Amino acid sequence: MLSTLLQLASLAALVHGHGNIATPPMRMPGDATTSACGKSVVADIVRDKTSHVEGLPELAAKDTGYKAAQCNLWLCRGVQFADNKANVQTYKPGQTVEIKINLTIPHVGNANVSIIDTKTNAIIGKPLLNWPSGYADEKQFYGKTLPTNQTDFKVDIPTTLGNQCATAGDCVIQWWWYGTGAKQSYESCIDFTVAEV
Ligand SMILES: *[C@@H]1O[C@H](CO)[C@@H](O)[C@H](O)[C@H]1NC(C)=O
Ligand SMILES: *[C@@H]1O[C@H](CO)[C@@H](O)[C@H](O)[C@H]1NC(C)=O
Ligand SMILES: *[C@@H]1O[C@H](CO)[C@@H](O)[C@H](O)[C@H]1NC(C)=O
Ligand SMILES: [Cu+2]
Repeated sequence: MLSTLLQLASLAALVHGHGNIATPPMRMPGDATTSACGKSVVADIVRDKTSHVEGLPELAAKDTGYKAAQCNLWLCRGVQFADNKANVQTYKPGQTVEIKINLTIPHVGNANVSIIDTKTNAIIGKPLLNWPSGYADEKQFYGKTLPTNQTDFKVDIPTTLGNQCATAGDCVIQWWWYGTGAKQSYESCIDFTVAEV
């Protein structure tokens, strides 16, 4: 009985999904992420790109060669820019960009979509979109009444960035969501540039 439960639990862990950016293409790991974060973190993300960050620091710490500061699991779940050079989006100041989220398992909480300075892991300005509460509500999700604009929305690229995000890798658009009951964080990143016109 117990072993059946444990098997079910580990199976559930394997198929457990939550959410990721479906489009534009999100950062996915490759050799640079393996080098910074280790094989276990990369395997976890490849197995389930929707899964949460919690648990990854402990997992990574078991790998020799884990470079915590370089990996930076709380930014883009550790996935490194060098692995996503082929997917850098080029935006213009003021451009409206549609983003679609693959939300597979809900956990009500807060979420935002923000431009992050990757050197400091800090939001530049204000979030482009912000849900202070009520994001990914289980009742709405399973009742099929989740507002469409939680998973398919538009953001306006600010006109005030100057050349702060002109170089690929310096900034990302990060979708992050925290399920308050589940205590789980989800992060996906879009690489982009925007230059002064
Ligand atoms: C959505 O998430 C599931 C895993 O939960 C994954 O298999 C699927 O590829 C994802 N779809 C997109 C478009 O990212
Ligand atoms: C999202 O849609 C809901 C209705 O489904 C609306 O009440 C809300 O204002 C919309 N939010 C945004 C940010 O557009
Ligand atoms: C954006 O969401 C993340 C995850 O919940 C949270 O840690 C961060 O404080 C939020 N930022 C703002 C400005 O609301
Ligand atoms: Cu969960």
